[in-house]
Amino acid sequence: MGFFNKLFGRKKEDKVEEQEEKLEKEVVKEELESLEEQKEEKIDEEEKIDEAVEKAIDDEEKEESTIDQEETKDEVIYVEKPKVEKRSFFTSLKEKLFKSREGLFGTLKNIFTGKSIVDGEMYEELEDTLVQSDIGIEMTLKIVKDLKAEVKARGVKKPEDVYPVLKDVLEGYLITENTKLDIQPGRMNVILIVGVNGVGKTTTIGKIAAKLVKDGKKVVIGAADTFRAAAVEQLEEWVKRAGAEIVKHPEGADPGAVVFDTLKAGEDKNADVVIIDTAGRLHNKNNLMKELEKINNIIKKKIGDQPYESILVLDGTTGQNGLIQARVFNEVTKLTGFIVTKLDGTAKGGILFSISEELKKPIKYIGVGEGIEDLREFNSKEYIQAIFD
Ligand SMILES: Nc1nc2c(ncn2[C@@H]2O[C@H](COP(=O)(O)OP(=O)(O)O)[C@@H](O)[C@H]2O)c(=O)[nH]1
Ligand SMILES: [Mg+2]
Repeated sequence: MGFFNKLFGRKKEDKVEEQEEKLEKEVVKEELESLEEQKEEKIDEEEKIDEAVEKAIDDEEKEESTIDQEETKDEVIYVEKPKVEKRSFFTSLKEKLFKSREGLFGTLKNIFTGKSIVDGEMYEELEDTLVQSDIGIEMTLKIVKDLKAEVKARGVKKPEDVYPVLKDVLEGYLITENTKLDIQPGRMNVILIVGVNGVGKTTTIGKIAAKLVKDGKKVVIGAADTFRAAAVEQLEEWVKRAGAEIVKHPEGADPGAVVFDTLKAGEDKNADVVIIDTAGRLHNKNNLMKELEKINNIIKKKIGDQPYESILVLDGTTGQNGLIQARVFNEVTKLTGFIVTKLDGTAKGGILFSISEELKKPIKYIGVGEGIEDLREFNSKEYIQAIFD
């Protein structure tokens, strides 16, 4: 009896395997076809990216109005979910990121549930979802390719078991080295903060300063965004709240001069950390390059070979545009890492994976709200757990 059962079972297994092979062949054919299409789309996308680079840096006025819109959009969302938004200090990362969990990452889970086999259709659905969530075609193709390889390597057969593999694949893109700010005792540590207008530079500087002061550090902040008087006032407000000190010049002053004076003040006052706030409204790539080159030269002249942080702040709600900003800034200045803000107010968050995978630089902090304590050290494991579980 047992022998027949085994024989029968084996035959059945062989048949299933045969069917699976056939299915796989069909899937591969379909994929090749869809890859061809995607290649064409990618070329289109690259052209679009070029256009967007211009737009991202050029269009000041538009940028401003987008920020207004974003703020209103956020406000509306706050009204809908006041309970989670307003809980502050002890709110878990999971709660802070609930929109990411409910948005993109929640949708991902649905792709793998209620299906009986791992097939091309499932992967296609995943591709669609990723592209729609602003992950970009390039990154989407990479994720799906890496996922398929990993699924195969692990011998995963059930769709619901693919989800944890996807989690690992995504976690694999996040950089785990140097995720903390490089702040050493016995020297003046310098942190240069760059990024386009409205991403949250000034707010983030306030939050970082507060953390450092709380740790007993003396912090001096340079208001090198001299474009608007309001920008300096906003920074001043944060500096006061954080218990740090500010170096400022009048509106329209040379940002380089502010940087110079800030470093000098930092030295005179024996500061542990000097943070430089910069302007995001630079008219084009050339202008941006010149301005940052000048600032970098002033810093290097002051601290010599000592390394310093050069952090790009990105708005987590911007999707692909954030990746473009990362590319441009990385070209014009030597970045040491990223801070991604507004992850409380987005259903996306895919930008973290794209920038990490492409630029291979660590995310140092994430911004999860407008409050002084709403800045979290970035830990890839904790982040993945917060958005997936
Ligand atoms: N919800 C949310 N809003 C943020 C976060 N970080 C910054 N903001 C808001 O984004 C807007 C622009 O910030 P700001 O610091 O002025 O940007 P900057 O132009 O880059 O200096 C402000 O309204 C901030 O309160 C964050 O992590 N979450
Ligand atoms: Mg600012």
